[in-house]
Amino acid sequence: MSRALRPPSPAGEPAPAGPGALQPAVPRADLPYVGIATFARAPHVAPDLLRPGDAHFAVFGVPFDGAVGYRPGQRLAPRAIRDLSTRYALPWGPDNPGYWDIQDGRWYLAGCRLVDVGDADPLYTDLEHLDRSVAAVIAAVLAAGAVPVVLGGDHSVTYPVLRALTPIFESGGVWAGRRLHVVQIDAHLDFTDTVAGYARSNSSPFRRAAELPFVGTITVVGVRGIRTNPEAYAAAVGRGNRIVTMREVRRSGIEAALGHLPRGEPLYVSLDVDGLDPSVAPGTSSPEPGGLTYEEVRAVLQAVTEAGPLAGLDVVEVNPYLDPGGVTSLLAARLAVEAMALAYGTGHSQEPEAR
Ligand SMILES: [Mn+2]
Repeated sequence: MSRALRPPSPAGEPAPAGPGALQPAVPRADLPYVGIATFARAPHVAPDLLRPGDAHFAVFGVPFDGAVGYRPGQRLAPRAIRDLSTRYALPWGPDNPGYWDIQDGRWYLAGCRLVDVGDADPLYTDLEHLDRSVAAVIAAVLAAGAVPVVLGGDHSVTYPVLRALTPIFESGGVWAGRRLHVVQIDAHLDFTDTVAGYARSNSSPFRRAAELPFVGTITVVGVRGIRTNPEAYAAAVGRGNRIVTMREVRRSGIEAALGHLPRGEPLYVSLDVDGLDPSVAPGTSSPEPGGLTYEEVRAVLQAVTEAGPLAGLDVVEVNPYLDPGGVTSLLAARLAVEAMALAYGTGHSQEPEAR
């Protein structure tokens, strides 16, 4: 006799016995290619359902590429990164054993709770709508005491994300009166005031961020693009931004270049994948030769998370259309996981609490 599936029994009733009954579930293996791809298989929680203590970190996507001046496609990055991120799945929750890193000989992320709160809601090129949407997600993440981890999008999304952190630096916020120090990994300065009068291109996010009253030092690592706008350079230097070119990285190394970072102050990392060398991160719109290695970017993440608490992280400018084999999306996923691991492991990270 063939076995037909029956509809589920009404709540409270025991499962029907006998021929045709649903079999007890077998333990799932959930290999990386199976199922619905949330970031690293974190539980998906709608932002308005997040509660204080639910998560140490909350991943969300900002699938927007309306500010790119060259080859678009970054709007598809959150999906591409989530897809590849299942390689780094963990049972996020109190019983999470974390992962054991053979190179460091230690465990990371044990007990860490991560949620995926889905995406902000871009509406074509409507920036007001985008900004409101990003602010709403960030507000929910901060109210739950979680650290936002953003998957761009082109680099312009960093500005609405940073601006949405304003409440925690205002009176009543956990970091009231403190300053947020930004570390940008990037081939380009992204400090152009306007492009033909337009202030929100992906060349301008840090010029806009510098206008936020709580933003302190801005450090950019990996700069090497030729055709840097001299006015942008002068404005960045004039503001006291620390510009670490690739030649300086090669000469002095990452640790020396980041020795100036303040200790114990909140830090934000904005990781533009074009800061990496195109040989390891080809899937991006404006690659530049001579970039950072994976190990150097990890060293930046280590230096930052040792210096102070991580206030937020974004990984931007992945372009899946230009990404053979998904290597850039996979690297973006891995670096986001490792950034969380390093931040969680430093002791700066505490139990989530309402902000
Ligand atoms: Mn950039």
